Amino acid sequence: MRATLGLGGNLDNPVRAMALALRALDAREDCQVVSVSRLYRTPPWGKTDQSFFYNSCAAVDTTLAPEDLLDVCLDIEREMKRVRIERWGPRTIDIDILTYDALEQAEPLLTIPHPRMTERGFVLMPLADFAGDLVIKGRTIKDWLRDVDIEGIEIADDSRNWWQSA
Ligand code: A4P
Ligand code: MG
Repeated sequence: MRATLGLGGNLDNPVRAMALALRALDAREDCQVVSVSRLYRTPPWGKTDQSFFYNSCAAVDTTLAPEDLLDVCLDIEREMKRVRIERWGPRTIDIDILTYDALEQAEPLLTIPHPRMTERGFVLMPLADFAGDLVIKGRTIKDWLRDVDIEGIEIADDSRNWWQSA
């Protein structure tokens, strides 16, 4: 099964946190990272009185069921935060499951596709790097991207392997 993930953070060293998260996923027997977007620096969305975010997206081939993939992602988030708290103070990383094959489900614990992904430039722009033709709710990612505000979003790293060394 192929899942797509959205990663982001705005505390301390979110780039390294995202890189470590992707490497942790890729190191698992049951997950293989098959595509990673470029790295983006994005203005805060929603609650705007906070610092810029870094965002990226990835595609993962996995034998895990959706709920198990979410558990793995939440464990990685917790581990990042725990390591950070113990060693250098708070850190934040969020990993959202954007899609899982063609699955559509609206469970509170796991809603797929991610309910807000089609409104968010910081999700659609990185996702379009490798999945522009993926169809969500009847439209491609490229089409959704044309309708959202992408003002202030910048490419922070143009390479596709930033996550292997950060
Ligand atoms: N959950 C349900 N569906 C999913 C899914 N598809 N993927 C449940 C992941 N989790 C899902 O997650 C809380 C619970 O949601 C999970 O335990 C899971 O059971 P969360 O990520 O802590 O949710 P949240 O933060 O309360 O909600 P929300 O609105 O999803 O926050 P986001 O999406 O994480 O947004 N601006 C920029 N530029 N870049 C950002 O990355 N991120 C946020 C936070 C706000 N502004 C931002 C960014
Ligand atoms: Mg979230």
